[in-house]
Amino acid sequence: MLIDTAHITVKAGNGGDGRVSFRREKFIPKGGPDGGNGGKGGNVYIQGRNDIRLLKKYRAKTKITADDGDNGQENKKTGKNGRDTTLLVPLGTRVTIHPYSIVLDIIEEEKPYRIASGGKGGKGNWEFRSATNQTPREAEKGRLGETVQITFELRLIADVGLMGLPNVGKSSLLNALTQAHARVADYHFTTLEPNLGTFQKYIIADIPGLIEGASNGKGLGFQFLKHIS
Ligand SMILES: Nc1nc2c(ncn2[C@@H]2O[C@H](COP(=O)(O)OP(=O)(O)OP(=O)(O)O)[C@@H](O)[C@H]2O)c(=O)[nH]1
Ligand SMILES: [Mg+2]
Repeated sequence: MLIDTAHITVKAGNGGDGRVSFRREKFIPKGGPDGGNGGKGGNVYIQGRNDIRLLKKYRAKTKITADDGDNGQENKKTGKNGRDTTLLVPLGTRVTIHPYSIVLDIIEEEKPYRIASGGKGGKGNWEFRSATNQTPREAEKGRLGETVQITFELRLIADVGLMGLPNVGKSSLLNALTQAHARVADYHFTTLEPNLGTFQKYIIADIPGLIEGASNGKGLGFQFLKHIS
């Protein structure tokens, strides 16, 4: 069994600030309030895809952020909402969301799960007008987007494991057979984390080079062995 994990911090977008402004037109010297509301921050979703290579890109990234909403504008115009971000993960990925300890198993492609909500936009001064205050100079700040820590964990049974001494061409072989695009270089321990690919319907795992004494921590030792159970 191969275990592939990634840890990232995910932050949804902040809401845009409400605007304070007043109508200014040639023949209307004292226009009323017209500051628009801030746009909503983008949400972050997780969605499954039938592609086991997808977890790889989250190892290098430690933080992913959705777009903030734009600030409100004059003329009662609401700021643009921040764009949502969708994280694609391989089917079979277990997602743990901290600090809530929510565990999701992503088993189908269709449904995106929202894991962090964007902040609400702040109200512009137009919204604060009232009979007793026709020139409100206040507006609301946008709310912060939610931040969560997530762990992705994919456990899969590979059909083939490429095991061997370092620098013998394991990753090259994987690349020749699959679309994995694993890093290849002429030195030992180029591969530090497993690379996965599919050849026809078989899952092939290319794993870091193994040297004698790995079980005692030699070479990549436990770092290598943690991926196997
Ligand atoms: N001559 C020759 N060189 C090869 C062959 N296959 C791979 N190489 C070269 O061998 C070097 C190591 O290849 P990798 O595929 O990175 O080897 P690896 O076993 O994945 O290495 P680690 O990840 O470091 O354990 C690279 O410079 C490759 O270009 C081959 O069939 N013949
Ligand atoms: Mg390699």
